[in-house]
Amino acid sequence: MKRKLFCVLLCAAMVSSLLAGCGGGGGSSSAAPATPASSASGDGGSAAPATDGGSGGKTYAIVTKAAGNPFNEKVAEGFQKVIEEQGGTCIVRHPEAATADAQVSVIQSLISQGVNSICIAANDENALQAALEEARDEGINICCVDSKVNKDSRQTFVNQAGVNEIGQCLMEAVYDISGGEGDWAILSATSQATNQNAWIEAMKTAMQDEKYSKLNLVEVAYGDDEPQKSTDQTQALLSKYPDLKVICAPTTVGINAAAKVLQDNQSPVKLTGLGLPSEMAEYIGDDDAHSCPYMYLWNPVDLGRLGAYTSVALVDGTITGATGDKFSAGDMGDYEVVAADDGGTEIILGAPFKFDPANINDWKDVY
Ligand code: RAM
Repeated sequence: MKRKLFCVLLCAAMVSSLLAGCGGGGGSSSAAPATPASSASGDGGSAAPATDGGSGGKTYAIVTKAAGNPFNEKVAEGFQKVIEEQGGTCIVRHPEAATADAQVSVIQSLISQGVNSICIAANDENALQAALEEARDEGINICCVDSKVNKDSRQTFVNQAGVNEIGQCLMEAVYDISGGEGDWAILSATSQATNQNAWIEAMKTAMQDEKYSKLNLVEVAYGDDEPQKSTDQTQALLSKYPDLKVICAPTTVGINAAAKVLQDNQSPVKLTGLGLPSEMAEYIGDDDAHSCPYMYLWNPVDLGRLGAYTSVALVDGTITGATGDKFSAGDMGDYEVVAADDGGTEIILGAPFKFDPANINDWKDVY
């Protein structure tokens, strides 16, 4: 630890002398400016070494799944806002690709910067373990947001909503929109995404109920949270399954791409899933002209904010991530760490929210 403290102080001195004369401190009281949410990506973000002091002197990193995804940007925006309100320094990293390898390099660079905490939306449940254990050995606090790593690689997980709750909502939507029978498909994100895989498993479990016995899940396709690949995968589903009735895309990137394909082609295939109101407003409607009757999501900015309050509580020692730990998330209220299905712990933001033709206009400018 002494060696680490020496390195951190040395780095801080080097960075502040390098930055002297660059002008503008980004509003941060730290020698190193906070990395703006919009400019950081991959390993290219600026160094912001941890310094001693109250929670205000600490450095908090958020690592999203990948760059170029508006959902991830909203989560990072909420995270950064809270960290800066608390007087901390925020580092935002959007890896170049939604892969574990890209996140491992980001984690390694954050370890060498000596951050106090990393809040990560994992691209893989197990493949980040070695890098995150190395971070823990250096005293860095680890929580997940949106998509978790296994229980041994994290202290806790800020989950948007209960996994079974999301699976049940989506399954019910497929049932309702299809009229209770026929072929349907899932268009997911990457095949390794922990959150989408958990929701898909929850849908499959829900599907075992006799009520859903006339529904036939023909394929789970992966658009990798890339707009073009998601578009191609939607087109492939349409040509492979002529009797397809519904596509469920539990990813904001996938649902947006699929909505466009279906609506532009005036396809009779209907869509539901998890989408950003700002991206989906033009596709939501009850009539033949719209591809998506309704969908679900939660507030991604609040998800990021809760990730930040959790990170601060871990760093200042209010919580360790154990079941029963309680902390205040400012104007969001009080939260409690609860047991998660995998034997680790989680903090649940709230319930999924339904966006339909009656309320979509109220939300499309919000997120
Ligand atoms: C995409 C990402 C993210 C997921 C949302 C619903 O933006 O895959 O992880 O939570 O969709």
